[in-house]
Amino acid sequence: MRLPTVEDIEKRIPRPETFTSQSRGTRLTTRVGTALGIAFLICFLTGLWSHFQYDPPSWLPIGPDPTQLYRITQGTHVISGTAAVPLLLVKLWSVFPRLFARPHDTTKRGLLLESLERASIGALVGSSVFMLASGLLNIVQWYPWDFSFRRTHEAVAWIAIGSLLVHIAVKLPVIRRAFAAPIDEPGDSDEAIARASDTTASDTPLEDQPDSAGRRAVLVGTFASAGLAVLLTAGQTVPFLRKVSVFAVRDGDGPQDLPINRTARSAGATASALDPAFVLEVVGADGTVISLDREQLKAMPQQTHRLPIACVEGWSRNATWTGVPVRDIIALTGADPRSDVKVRSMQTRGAFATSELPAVFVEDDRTMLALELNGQALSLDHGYPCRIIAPNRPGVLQTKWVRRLEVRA
Ligand SMILES: Nc1nc2c(c(=O)[nH]1)N[C@H]1C(S)=C(S)[C@@H](COP(=O)(O)O)O[C@H]1N2
Ligand SMILES: [Mo]
Repeated sequence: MRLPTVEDIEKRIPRPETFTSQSRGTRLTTRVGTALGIAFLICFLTGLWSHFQYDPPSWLPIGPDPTQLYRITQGTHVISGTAAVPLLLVKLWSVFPRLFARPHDTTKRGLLLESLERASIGALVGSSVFMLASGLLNIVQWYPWDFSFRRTHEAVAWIAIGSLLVHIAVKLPVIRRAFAAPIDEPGDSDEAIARASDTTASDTPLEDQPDSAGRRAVLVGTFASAGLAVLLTAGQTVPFLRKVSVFAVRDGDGPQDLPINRTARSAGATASALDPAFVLEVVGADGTVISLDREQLKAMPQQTHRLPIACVEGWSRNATWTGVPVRDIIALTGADPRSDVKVRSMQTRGAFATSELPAVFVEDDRTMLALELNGQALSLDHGYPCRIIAPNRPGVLQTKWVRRLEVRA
């Protein structure tokens, strides 16, 4: 028996022509790819915005208005990411035979260029898959990794958007040609399209090539799947879709008509939150400490506002909150309403036990220490005895089970 030679093995590796589906081709790839590119761009911009809302840079003062802004940008982020999943799968399916293309130009320079192009596509595919997979896991609140979701999701986003721009620039001529031809006309390889524009070519006429009616069906099916994915999940942030979105991770239900992100139990806050001896500590800029129990907080002038919880994970919901403006509470220590305030909770386990309230939020009287939700005392899991609610803030900063407010000197 003779050992297989390199040539034998090479013969066994498929070639692009081995995959004969006529639905594949640049016209399908280009149309799906354009939709995917738009979805990625929306994801990128709204994602960048989310990082700004977490940590406003000094040149971009993000304040309490418009109150629903983060709800809209983050809802859009998760909706466009969801739509991108079927688009990416079909896009990869439509081009994967090219993985098996042998280099055209086997000179050193040709091989180098080819390797560079493949490496850039590798970066694009790898980063795209990572972005959608990590985003999806985040939506279902599963963090099966050790790295910081936020930093990594952002860093890889730059790789994705950078390699996407390079990819579009490289493919622009192909994209132009593919859009010029109707989706369901026969013939679609790059060569076929080139031939169609070259009237002297004497190859097989386009009409004689295998039927390609399936291509439109694939395109329609792809867009329909993307639309369906959106419909089935968008109700977690779009109120009138709530009943339609059976796949929504947070269906909008929960005690007091509001979903719960982390329970008191999982935060290790139950005992302190239910302690009848609870007092809120307020530390002034000069170190003055004031203690207020829940009755004293209730005796202060109350405000009621309709404001959303807008979670980074893509669910959001408006609710009616009643409580005391934070600026009135810190005023008891003599602090200026234009102060930054550090919020500490009773949480003993996990992230988000504390948050920072910048002065632009503190001075707004809708920024409150809420005591009631939808007309009832806060339930334990919504932050009893008191929690922060401020307009236009990411949900993670709406700290529950507050025990201490510290005015920044
Ligand atoms: N102390 C504390 N507060 C917290 C959290 C937390 O983990 N710990 N989760 C936040 C997140 S991520 C969200 S979206 C909101 C959700 O509020 P809800 O559970 O009352 O709906 O609470 C925020 N407040
Ligand atoms: Mo959240």
